[in-house]
Formats: sequence, structure tokens, C-alpha cells
Amino acid sequence: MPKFTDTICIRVKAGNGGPGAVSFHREKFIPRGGPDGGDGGKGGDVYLQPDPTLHTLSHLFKDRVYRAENGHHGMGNNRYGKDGRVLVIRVPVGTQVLDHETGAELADLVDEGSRFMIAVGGIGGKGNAFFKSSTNQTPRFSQPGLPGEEKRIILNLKLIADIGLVGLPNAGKSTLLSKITNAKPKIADYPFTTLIPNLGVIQKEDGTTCTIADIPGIIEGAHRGHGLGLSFLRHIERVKAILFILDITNDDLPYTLHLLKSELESYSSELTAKPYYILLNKIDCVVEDTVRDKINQMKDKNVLHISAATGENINTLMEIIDRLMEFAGAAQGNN
Ligand SMILES: Nc1nc2c(ncn2[C@@H]2O[C@H](COP(=O)(O)OP(=O)(O)OP(=O)(O)O)[C@@H](O)[C@H]2O)c(=O)[nH]1
Ligand SMILES: [Mg+2]
Repeated sequence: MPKFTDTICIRVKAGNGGPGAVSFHREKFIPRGGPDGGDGGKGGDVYLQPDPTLHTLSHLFKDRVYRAENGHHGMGNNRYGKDGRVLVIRVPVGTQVLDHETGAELADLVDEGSRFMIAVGGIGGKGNAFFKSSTNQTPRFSQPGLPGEEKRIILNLKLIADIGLVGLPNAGKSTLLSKITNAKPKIADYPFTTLIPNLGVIQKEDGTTCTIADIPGIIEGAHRGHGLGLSFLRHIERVKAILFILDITNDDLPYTLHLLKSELESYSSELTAKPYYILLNKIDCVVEDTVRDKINQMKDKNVLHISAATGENINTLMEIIDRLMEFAGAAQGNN
């Protein structure tokens, strides 16, 4: 299984400014030339760059110091030192950056263009040429460069998806994801097959896309750490709508829905406030009367019966997904 890291602490250190030079002009027949020490270069800055090809933070190393280059020394003949090279750390789109000491959010890198400077390089020191004055024609000193900024930060990945799939283990979330998107998640007849979130993309005919996140199954007491806990719910924090998936062959579906909603609620009430739809899956396993009974039991108008395995009602589901997206778009437009 590929390694999946969605939170990590690293250190970043921008380059120090290069020291200014102490130097005097030397030329044949000019015994006492003036000061000509140039300034040191600026230390390299450290940037965080969202990269849409990355989906985890697994390429980074915990507690490692990521350093940008120091500024170069100033030189004689009034030559400036070169600036240190900047360091660009690539992170997945959707990475939140927190200050390790205070927990304050420093940045939320939700779009590709949002390159963020996390540590500023120190400015270079002045060379002795800068300090020449009427009272001191031959300064024999220069400035050191200023130190580059150093920080310890926490990177927190929150995947960016339009729709989140939520259900008990084994309900058929990954099967549905593989049916309606390009994703090929692991599917098996045992709970907790999915251990890390999977993302799938629906390519629509009009060229737009809809991204769906399939997360591990949730069980009763998940908010107390049961099963895989709830920390992966951060990956559906940003979704526009939620699809609850219930296995129609289970006994008490209203209770199951209540359980799922209350686990979401204990993580964040924003999750339960999102538009949702309830999918009763695996209808190929039951007779029609049972399907009707189970739909009635839900006492909710947002219910659709499907079979992720055979594809029954998947077309209707696609229309519902479109409607949920339109609704979310309209709600955003109203804000
Ligand atoms: N008969 C039938 N079986 C299904 C259907 N959908 C899923 N399954 C089966 O149910 C089992 C669980 O499916 P998964 O897609 O792995 O379920 P999941 O919800 O992703 O499970 P976790 O990752 O463990 O949370 C697999 O054996 C699937 O083949 C369906 O519509 N009909
Ligand atoms: Mg799964």
C-alpha cells in the first residue's frame, strides 16, 4: 500500500544574508585606494508551492530542516555577493499550514497559484565601501548578513473534493467510486478495506469535473477513536455535499443514518449542515418490496436506491450529483 501522510511537522530555514566585504582598492601606482568592499547577497526565501500532481505529504521528512541557500559574501571591487537560491517545497493542493508553537493558521493553500513565502531570507550585510564618510575614509569593518527566518510548521492536508462518500465499513463506498469515476480503489468483502482516502474524478461532457472522495468506513464510537477514528474526516471538510451510503440488507437503516450523522456532528457541525443525499446500496440483494419498505422507513425525501455492483439507478444518481453541485454553486454565488 502506498504510504499516505496527511499531517507532518517540518522545519524551514531561510538563507542567512551574506556578509559584506572589507576590501581596499589596489592598483599599481595608487598606494592607498579607497574602500571597495561590496555588500553580501540576500539569503534565499523558502516557499510552499501547491502542486496538483501531489496527493499526500509522504515525500516530506518529519522534523527535517528544509534550508534555502545563504547569500554569498560581498567581494572587493564593489562587487555584490550573489543572492542565495530560494527553496521551493511542493505540497498537495489543499495543504493547511500551521505554526507549530501557537497553532495559528499561517496559510491555506487551496489553489495552484497560491505560492506562499513561509520564511524570509536575511538581507546581506553592507560592505565597507558603504561606510566611507568624511570622518572615516578607510573603514575596516563591514556588516554581517542578517539571519534568515526559521520556523517549525505543521502541514495538514485536507483533500479537495466536491462530494464525500460516508458510510459504515463494507457499505459499498469504494465500489460506487469505481463505478462512477476513473478511480480504481481496493474493494473487498471485509470492513476497513479502505484505509486511506481515495479520490475519483467524474469527467462531464461539458468539460467540467466533479471530484469524489471515498474515505474509510465510520463505526459507532469513531469519535472516541473506535475503528479508524475520525481524523480522516478532515478530507471531507471542504466538500460541497455528502452522499451517505447504506447497505440496504442491514437491519436498522434509520439508526445507521443517525449514527453516521452524529459521528460527523461530533467532528464538526459544518459537516452535517452540508447538502446530502442518502443512497441505499446493494438493491440487487433484496426483493422490490423490501426496497420500498426500506425507503419508507427513512422518512427523508433525499433517498435513492442503487446497486453500485450492477449499475442500477446510477444514471439517476449522476443527475442528483449534478443537482447537488448546482445547488452548491448557487449557494456560493449568494454568499
Ligand atoms: N451485491 C452487491 N455487492 C456490493 C455492492 N456494492 C458493493 N458490494 C460489495 O460489498 C463489499 C464491500 O464493498 P466496498 O466497496 O469495499 O465497501 P466500502 O464501503 O468501501 O468498505 P470499507 O472500505 O471497508 O469502508 C464488496 O464485496 C463489494 O463487492 C452492490 O451494489 N451489490
Ligand atoms: Mg472502501
